[in-house]
Amino acid sequence: MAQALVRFLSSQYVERDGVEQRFFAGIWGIFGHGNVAGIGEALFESPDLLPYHMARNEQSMVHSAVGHARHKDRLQTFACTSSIGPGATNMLTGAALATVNRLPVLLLPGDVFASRISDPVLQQLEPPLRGDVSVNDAFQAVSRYWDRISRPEQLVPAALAAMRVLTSPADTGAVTLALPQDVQAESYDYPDEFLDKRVWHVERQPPDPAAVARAVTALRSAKRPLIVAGGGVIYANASDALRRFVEETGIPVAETQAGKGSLPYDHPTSVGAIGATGTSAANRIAKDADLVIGIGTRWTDFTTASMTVFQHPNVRFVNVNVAELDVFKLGAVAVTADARVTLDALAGIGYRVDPGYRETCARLAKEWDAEVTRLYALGHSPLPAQSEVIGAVNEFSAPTDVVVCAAGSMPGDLHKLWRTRDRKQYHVEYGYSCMGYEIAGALGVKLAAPEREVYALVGDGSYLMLSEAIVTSLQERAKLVVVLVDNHGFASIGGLSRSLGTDGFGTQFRGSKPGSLGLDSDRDPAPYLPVDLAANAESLGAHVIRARGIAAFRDALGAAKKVDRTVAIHIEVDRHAAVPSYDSWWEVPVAETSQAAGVRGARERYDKAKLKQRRHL
Ligand SMILES: Cc1ncc(C[n+]2csc(CCOP(=O)(O)OP(=O)(O)O)c2C)c(N)n1
Ligand SMILES: [Mg+2]
Repeated sequence: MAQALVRFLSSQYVERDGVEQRFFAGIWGIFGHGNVAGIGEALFESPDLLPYHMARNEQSMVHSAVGHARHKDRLQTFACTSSIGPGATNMLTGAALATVNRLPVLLLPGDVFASRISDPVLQQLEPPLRGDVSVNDAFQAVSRYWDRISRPEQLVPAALAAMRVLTSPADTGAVTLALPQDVQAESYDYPDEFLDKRVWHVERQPPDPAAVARAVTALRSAKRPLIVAGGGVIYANASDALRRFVEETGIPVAETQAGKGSLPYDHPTSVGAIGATGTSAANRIAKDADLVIGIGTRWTDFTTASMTVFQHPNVRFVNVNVAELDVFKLGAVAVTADARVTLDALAGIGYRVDPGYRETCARLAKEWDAEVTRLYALGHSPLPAQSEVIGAVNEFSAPTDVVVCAAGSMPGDLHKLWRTRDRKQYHVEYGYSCMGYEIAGALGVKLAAPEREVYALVGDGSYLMLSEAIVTSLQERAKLVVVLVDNHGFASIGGLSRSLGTDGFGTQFRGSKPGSLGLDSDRDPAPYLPVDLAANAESLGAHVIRARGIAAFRDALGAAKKVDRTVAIHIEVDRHAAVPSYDSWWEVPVAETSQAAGVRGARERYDKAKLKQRRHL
């Protein structure tokens, strides 16, 4: 069965816009019992069918597959094979990340014996009251399609269903086929047609003309329209169509995390990031917008600033989205369709915003750009601010280079400050915001685009969670530039905690004495722990540069460019020199009763902020 599966996967192709390519670039894996003799044997026997890539952590390998898929606009990904038990459940976080972000990945966890004769096999979970459950059932909650192949012939419908979901722009995400280890090794006479080359055509769903007419009617009565560009604009490769539409109409464009790069940052209609991590320009325009056109966005709380960013009393929404799950959100006029085709269908409608509105948007964008320039060159001392590190990477990198990040204080800062010049330059995973994605995800990007320099911006907390992909990057000869931004702890959560009256409790890597509270304040005088993350990266095989200060950091970027294997640049920053938020809020509930005066104050601010929340029904 495993031999047929490998052959099937190697024969799957996708086509969009006349371009055909293999859907699986290869297969990531870590062997153990549950895949070493089944899929492992099939890959060993036919190594050319599906290139095998050895990982060191199953969560990481899923991140790499997903990073690759995102860079390829979801038209190519990897399969991931694991052993049973912990090897399998290590993939759960990656599966959730893929599904939340709507990115395709095929997971093939090994499973316990279908025959059950030697139960319980090593690593088998035995629920006392059910016989048909294994740890792989946990994938059901985080997969878009899930199946278990208990008989070899079941592979035929399951593999076809898996491909249908993986290649569907509306339904894609993690797909899990759990593979009992005995069934993998069984023989079966599969029909030839099952193993033949198969092309999955990724269609561009056109909009219903009546839906377009409803959207145009809504737009015609709008005085202050705003477009919110989400990941769907990038995946549909709709940037040119968007640019044409806004050049014709003058409608300003704000971007979500996944949609950042939809337009170059200096396009005359671009107002930058929106929402909780938005720019002053986008958030002020959003506040008074009377019509908001969401294109390819799933409207997370970060995008809506927890439902406070749109304050016009009669604000209405139009959503353009391939996914029905998203298209009806916020009571919108729904256009269920591909972003590019819809934007083309909207061309030539003769709508233009007032010159006054256009000028206001341009002025706000200019003011914002001056703020970015200020934050790029703060000259903070003795330690630099993180915004200066971001500025240095932005100014040094080429437009086609890629910046990868996922969690901590950097995604928000990048959303606000990164000047994106290419639609595939900005790769911040903020659907799941998973610490540890950065280096592994960057590896996937590098395999998708070897010609691009890939910068993984990683906080010390994220680095400590998952950094072994440095070793895998050496094996893959995939050079990464890892920028390790060290602020001795979970600075983002520390800042959040301080703003909520809990003093940064449990967020600092301090404590020479047991029981240190890890407070992010002067009340905790314990020194930082004696940890040398640069030495750690060096021991994993990276070329390491220790940069002290921004000038040295800029030099390090230049030096890193000349090295042909993974480089880690270690830079310490001031954790308190944070980028502020601009006209925005993010809902984090505060205790209604507390003995701490700081918490009671935070609760008052919380109650006040909540008054601004809207329902948009
Ligand atoms: C796997 C995971 N666990 C916990 C969190 C919650 N969380 C978000 S940011 C953060 C701290 C990140 O620390 P670091 O990488 O050093 O970045 P910094 O906040 O210092 O910028 C935590 C714990 C998360 N996003 N992902
Ligand atoms: Mg940190």
